[in-house]
Amino acid sequence: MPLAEDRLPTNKNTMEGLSATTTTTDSDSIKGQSKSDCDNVVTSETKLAEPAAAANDFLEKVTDVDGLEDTNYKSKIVWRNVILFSYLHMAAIAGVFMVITGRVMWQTLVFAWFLHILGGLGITAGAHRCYSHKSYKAKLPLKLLLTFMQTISFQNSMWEWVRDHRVHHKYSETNADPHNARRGFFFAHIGWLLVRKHDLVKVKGAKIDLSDIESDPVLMFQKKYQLPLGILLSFVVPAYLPAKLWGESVLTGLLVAGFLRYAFTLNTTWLVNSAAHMWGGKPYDKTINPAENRSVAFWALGEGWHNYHHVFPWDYKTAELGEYRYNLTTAFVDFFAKIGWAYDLKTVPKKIVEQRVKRTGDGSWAHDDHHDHHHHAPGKAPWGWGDQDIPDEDAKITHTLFPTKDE
Ligand code: ST9
Ligand code: ZN
Ligand code: ZN
Repeated sequence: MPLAEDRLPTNKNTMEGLSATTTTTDSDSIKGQSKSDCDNVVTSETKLAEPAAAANDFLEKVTDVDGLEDTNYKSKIVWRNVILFSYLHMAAIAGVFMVITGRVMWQTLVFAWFLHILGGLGITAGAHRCYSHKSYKAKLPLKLLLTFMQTISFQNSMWEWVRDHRVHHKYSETNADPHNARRGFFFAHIGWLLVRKHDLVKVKGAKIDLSDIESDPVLMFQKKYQLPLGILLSFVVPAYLPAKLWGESVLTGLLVAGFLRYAFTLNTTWLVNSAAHMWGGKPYDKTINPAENRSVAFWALGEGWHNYHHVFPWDYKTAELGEYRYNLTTAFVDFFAKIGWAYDLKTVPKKIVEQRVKRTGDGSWAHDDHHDHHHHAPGKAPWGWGDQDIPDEDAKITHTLFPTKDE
């Protein structure tokens, strides 16, 4: 197992860069910050629009004031989303009613479950472990498969998912975290999709390096067409395919394999942001909220081991142990590594994990009373492999399984 050497320098963006673009509108200047070239160096070559004094004031306010922990924040409700998500959940309940009253063909149920697993793995193995955290690399066929699967899940484009998720790790439990769990279960679960984002999510998110995503033509294609493709794969196909192949009614297909399956995948995903940020042991770092939650791990295909994951986000197992029963995603990645489609799987050796457990764990892993209170300050937490904020000693000793350099 060779030691990892290919950590790319990232996160070179600074607050200076942010204020250098204040001659455009606030959202334009924010967007300009996420552009970086192939060497991961921020270009700052933002196309400047008309100077706007209001935009200057806006940026000065949000960059000068810390505000990360400020709790006096009033959300602005996005009623369109409230209506759409209410409708979705009502349709899902109608789907449950049809299932329990025996109105659904067994083939449709199997198909709905299959779509859930397919879309779910598109999130866990694709959006999460491969693209957000760069914890392993995928060859082109696997990239295509993962992107296809993530499109089925209809959880925004891969690009948007990755941006929100990287900023979630870097500024976890602050106002710059899109689903800041300090704002309660409901906000972390679904509420964050029903209101405008906090300004700090946008300001800090603009500093996150996305050059790897933006230089990937598959992902840029998906970003462009994710809405029509998502509607097609998540609703049109689930409505019509069961009707065509085994004579199910189109409405039943839509309600069960479409809406119910979609709501189910969404809610199991959201549990990681809500439940796994609130309940469970903290054997690796007791100073952070993300916790080890076995039930969430089961339902979220291996993504409930969230205390470990926030401490070592570049580990492709998102857990210390990859027991497949509670980590279907690890089985999926291991399978593709065996056939050569996945490679450079990063994993943290036991020795490092043990050291961390001793330093900051809550004692639920192994008893030791030499804890200190060291943890990553907001903005200093690494989002995954390739981030400068991974401590050097951890990066050096990280193992790479199935290493290949010839993508
Ligand atoms: C969904 C995603 O559900 C779920 C992700 C969950 C993550 C879970 C992670 C846990 C770990 C993995 C576990 C997986 C388990 C899976 C298990 C499966 C079995 N940085 O967006 P707008 C800018 S999706 C920088 O409108 P608003 C943006 O670029 C569900 N900038 O924000 C734009 O600038 P410009 C389906 C950012 O107005 C401007 O801000 N999708 C950032 O505040 C405005 O952007 C939906 O329902 C950032 N992070 O509105 C769609 N963010 O104007 C929901 C934004 O220059 N989204 N910007 O282009 C929306 O409707 C809106 O985004 C909103 C916020 C209302 C939520
Ligand atoms: Zn993560
Ligand atoms: Zn988290």
